[in-house]
Amino acid sequence: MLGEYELRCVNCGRTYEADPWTIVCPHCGGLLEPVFRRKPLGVSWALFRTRKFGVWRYRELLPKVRPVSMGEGGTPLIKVDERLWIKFEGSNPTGSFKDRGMTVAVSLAREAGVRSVICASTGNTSASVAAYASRAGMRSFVVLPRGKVARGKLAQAVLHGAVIIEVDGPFDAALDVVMRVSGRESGLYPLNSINPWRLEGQKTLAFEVVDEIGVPDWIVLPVGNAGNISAIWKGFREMKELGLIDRTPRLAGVQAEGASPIARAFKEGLNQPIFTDEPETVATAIRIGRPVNWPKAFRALRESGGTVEMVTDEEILEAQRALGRMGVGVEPASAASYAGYLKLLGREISDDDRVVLVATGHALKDPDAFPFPEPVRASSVDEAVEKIRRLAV
Ligand code: AN7
Repeated sequence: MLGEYELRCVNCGRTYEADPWTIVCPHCGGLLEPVFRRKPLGVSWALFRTRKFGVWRYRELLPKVRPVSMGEGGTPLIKVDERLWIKFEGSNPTGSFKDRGMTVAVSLAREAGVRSVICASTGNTSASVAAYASRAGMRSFVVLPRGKVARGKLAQAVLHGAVIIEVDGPFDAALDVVMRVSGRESGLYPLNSINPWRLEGQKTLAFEVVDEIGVPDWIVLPVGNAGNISAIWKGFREMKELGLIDRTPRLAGVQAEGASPIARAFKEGLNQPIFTDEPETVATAIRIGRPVNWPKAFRALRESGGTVEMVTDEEILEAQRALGRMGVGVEPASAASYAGYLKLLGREISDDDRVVLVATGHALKDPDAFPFPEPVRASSVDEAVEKIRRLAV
């Protein structure tokens, strides 16, 4: 099923036959990366454009499987001005970019005969896992940090029938649970971003951006477990290797100040993160202290000439409001993209750079993130009409 690929360890360099159940390097425990055994032939923008916009448009560059699909990807690239765009991942079937990866990993799992899947999650992964598992006729188990998952995301996990396990502690503790309990023995297939096939799907965001506007100068995105930044860089790297583009953008990761293991390390010039066991931020999606994909992310930053910025919760909420006033509704973690962009503009990012901000998740995911002002109240139709007339002058 995966014959066109092999898995290469990013730590020790050993290669393995691609198997859905080989999640980390059997030799050193390092992260694995799917690489094509042979250069995929016949790929071109013209071929891609014969198909509808979305993840599977680029199927020559994905595992050859029968897709478990709900129309993921193909999200709007909203133009803000002549040089700024927002890739609105809130338009995915479950409202976040996770669906790009889930369609690929769940398709593989189905072909491998998997009956139950599991993930740890700050919320969006659990919503996506629950939905795609149900679609594929599988059971799902989601392990969540107790009290720290936004209401919309929890509602989705419930709606799609996941078994919900809450642990005391941050996301990182929930991921420890998954790493211990998943595997061939238990039959529980892990769907966190440590699963390389998830990232294989997520790389298509890079393809879509280029498909629409060519290669931008910067891609700015929030960083939590550091899967997405790794996936998007893989997408650009592959396009370059295949001659589909002749240059690559720089990547700017953004972390919340209270959960910034990579940003802090980057500022100090270290080549590994400064882990924290007590991450804290209003952007609960990226409330992660020990990002597992850090080796891939550091490579993406190094190879792309990128950077990592840190923003405060106040800056995140201000950016969320600003986007809201432009008609773009994103959850706090996604607003970190815009907050980080505003900080980098005039420094690393120059005025005439073309920039794409990745808005990773929909505003409806987390309706408790912002205060609701007192509404104008009226006890009758007449009073409502009267009050509106006065407000409208
Ligand atoms: C909206 O759902 O980790 O750096 O468990 O939901 O690839 O982890 C979510 C992450 C950014 C960070 N924006 O992406 C989870 C989870 C939103 C997110 C991120 C997440 P990664």
